[in-house]
Amino acid sequence: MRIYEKLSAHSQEIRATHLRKLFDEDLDRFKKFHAEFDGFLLDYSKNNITTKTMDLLYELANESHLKEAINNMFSGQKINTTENRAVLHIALRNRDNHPIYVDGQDVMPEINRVLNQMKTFSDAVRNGTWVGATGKKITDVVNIGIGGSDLGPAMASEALTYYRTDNIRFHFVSNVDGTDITEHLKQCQPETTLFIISSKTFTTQETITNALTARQWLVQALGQNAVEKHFVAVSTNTKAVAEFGINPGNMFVFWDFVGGRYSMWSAIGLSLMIGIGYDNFIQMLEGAFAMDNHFRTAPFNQNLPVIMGLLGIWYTTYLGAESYAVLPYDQYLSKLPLYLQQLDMESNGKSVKKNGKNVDYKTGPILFGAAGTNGQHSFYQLIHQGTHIIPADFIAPIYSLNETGQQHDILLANFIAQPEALMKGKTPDELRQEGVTEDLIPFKTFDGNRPSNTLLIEKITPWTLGALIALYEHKVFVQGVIWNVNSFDQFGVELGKQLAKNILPELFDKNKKLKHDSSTNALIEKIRIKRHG
Ligand code: G6Q
Repeated sequence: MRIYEKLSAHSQEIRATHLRKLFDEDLDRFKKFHAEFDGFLLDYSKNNITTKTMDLLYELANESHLKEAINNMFSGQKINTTENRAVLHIALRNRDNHPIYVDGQDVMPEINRVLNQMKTFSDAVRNGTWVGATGKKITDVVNIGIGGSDLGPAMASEALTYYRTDNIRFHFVSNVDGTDITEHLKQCQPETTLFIISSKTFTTQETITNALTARQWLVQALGQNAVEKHFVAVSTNTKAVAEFGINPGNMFVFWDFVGGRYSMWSAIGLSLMIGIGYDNFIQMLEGAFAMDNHFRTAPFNQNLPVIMGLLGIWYTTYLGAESYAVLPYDQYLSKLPLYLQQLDMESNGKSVKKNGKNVDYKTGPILFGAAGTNGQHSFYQLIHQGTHIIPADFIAPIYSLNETGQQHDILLANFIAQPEALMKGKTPDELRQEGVTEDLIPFKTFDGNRPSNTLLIEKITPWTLGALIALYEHKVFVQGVIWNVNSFDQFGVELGKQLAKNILPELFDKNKKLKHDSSTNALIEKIRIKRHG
């Protein structure tokens, strides 16, 4: 029997087995199903698995040549086959600086050069030696970028607020909705504001439009010559940066082997480095590097990204789960679900295999989440009693950075109680013992048997954040390898960039003949009459 058939057959046995029973029958279940890495504890015992399940999943990983795929990524092979690119976000945090070659060239000297350039610049902004056109220190840094050029620094900047300088405020403008930039500019003064225009291609409509608005705002107040002191760019496109009017000396480059959603470790993290300082930024890279080494070398049955990746495959492909929740019990991680939504859904939201044929199985799940306990007061209802299986990752630090009153113990009590309740449920008998009347028993019954991972970390630090994000990056990688999809292209996103460009001129020109379907035509017509007569 092939491994897929073995897993399918086994999934029938597991569907018929309640997690509560598995715990009752095996008092050592936690011992068998947990893994540790440098202060991280992954408890995966509350999943619908047995030892046989995990053995079969490891067999699946081996048959999918996972080990070889990991080595290919780390050694700079062009594993992004549709774009013929290497995938080397891992080189950005290659802290022992061993050479990594792409087309026969070691990428490390260039990576280190930009890192030093970032250090010099961020130090100068932080200590006030970099001043605006009128000689004043920078008080506001505005990152203008979208998608991968926004979500990483925005998430990490929020996550590491505790480590950020108090002297500078940080803003992230992404949406092309004018409200976004307008509301941020209201909080800034031209003389003391620094704009970081972050765009890998430097052609993204949203970013360039917002950057033009920012430039106009600045030039109106301080004149054209001020641009040099108030605008820097992060991009792979030197020509377009120069055309925009940003001094190439104020440009921080990265490379096509860094995918947008994997770019927070590169100069895309410049705003973050200004916030937390060079040393903390390096700590974040160190944490990611430690996770990279763990991923590359730990046996699969102790390897956190491999275990989490395989469990996701198990639910999506074999147990019919459509979605997946990430539930961080730490306010600083409130943007993590948003960040992971892009990482996971843009990477594995694919239905074509690497050989160009359609898949005949389910791939990447729908990811959502919110910081605990807020989610408990909204969508958890559906996780507990709805008709979907929603595997969830519960994440929390043992120590809070803000140990005020009883809050953190209460937070942790919730963090522990939820997975337990999801696993166990509540039976009609238990309800009767509590005195619940018969008419309410169906409504108050919880089936339980709902799976979750619990990920416990010591504390939110730059190091642990780096390791945590790298863990999820590699989890997504494992799944891409097994589903046999290219996790590193994003033609769906690029389609979006094209479509709007075609419609834009039609919104202005009432004589332009519309050739869309009747719905699209009617909408364009309505809007153009209202807005442009
Ligand atoms: C990321 C995606 C996408 C990208 C944005 C911004 O992996 O490709 O989110 O980051 O579309 O692109 P630019 O950085 O080129 O502006």
